Amino acid sequence: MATTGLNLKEIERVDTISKKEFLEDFVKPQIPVVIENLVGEWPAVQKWDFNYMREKVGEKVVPLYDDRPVDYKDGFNEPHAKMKMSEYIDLLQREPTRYRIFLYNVLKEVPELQDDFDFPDVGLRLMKSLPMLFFGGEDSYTFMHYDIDLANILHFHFQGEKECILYPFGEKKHLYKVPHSLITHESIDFSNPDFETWPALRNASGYRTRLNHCQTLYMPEGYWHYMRYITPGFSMSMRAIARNPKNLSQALYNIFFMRHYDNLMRRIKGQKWIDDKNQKAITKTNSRLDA
Ligand SMILES: O=C(O)CCC(=O)C(=O)O
Ligand SMILES: [Fe+2]
Repeated sequence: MATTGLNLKEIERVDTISKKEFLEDFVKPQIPVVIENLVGEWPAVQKWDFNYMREKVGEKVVPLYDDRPVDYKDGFNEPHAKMKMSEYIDLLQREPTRYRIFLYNVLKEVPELQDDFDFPDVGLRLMKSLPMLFFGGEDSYTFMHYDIDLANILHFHFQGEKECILYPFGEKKHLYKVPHSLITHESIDFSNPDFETWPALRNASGYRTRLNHCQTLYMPEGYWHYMRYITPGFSMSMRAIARNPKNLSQALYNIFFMRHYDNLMRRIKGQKWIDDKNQKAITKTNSRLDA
């Protein structure tokens, strides 16, 4: 993978982990880790693949996202298309597609899938109603972003292989973060960054790994993440509320103020609001470079 030039450490890997080790070594210091066998004997290990999902979820109509830049006419996180799940899985298996499913609430839609997994007891208070599913076609990717609630996340991957690039929240000063949003500048290609255009990226320190079937990534609070599907696949995220008071207040600000303010400004100022924010991302980050 051409992530050359970015300052990325390989994420540590363990086979399994005790609650105590997980809390002491990773949650407390807020360091990511891949747990290769956290899923243990879950029925999902044998069952979860595209054919099974087509059988269980095929009739549902699902919201799809591609990688088009944010447009002022769209609401915050508004889907770009809709399709029956069976048709979407056919598409994933047939050809590369940019269409992704992002934040699909599985349990609400298909409660029986709950029989296929557990909530692992690793010392995180996981929110039981909120495991979310993500699907992507070959070479599709999610913009570098952090999650609105700055949660602690367990990210389980299925079927395929996925490249993950992570940065601690505080690295945002080097990442061309777009104001009033959860993303970095959309023109950055984190798989092959152009340092002429984005010189500050050289100063950012992050992590990388590749996830395969049933491996679990722990993402600490507010971590930036960029994920590229090397082969078609899908993932499930479980989340636990941020413990650090600073992160928690950022989460409340994002949820109750930032996204509504951003929506309002899109309606009032239109595309100029988006263009100005993107320009600010560049000038602000580069001004630190010269300082
Ligand atoms: O893998 C994806 O498509 C995105 C995953 C993600 O953003 C998350 O788990 O928060
Ligand atoms: Fe995310």
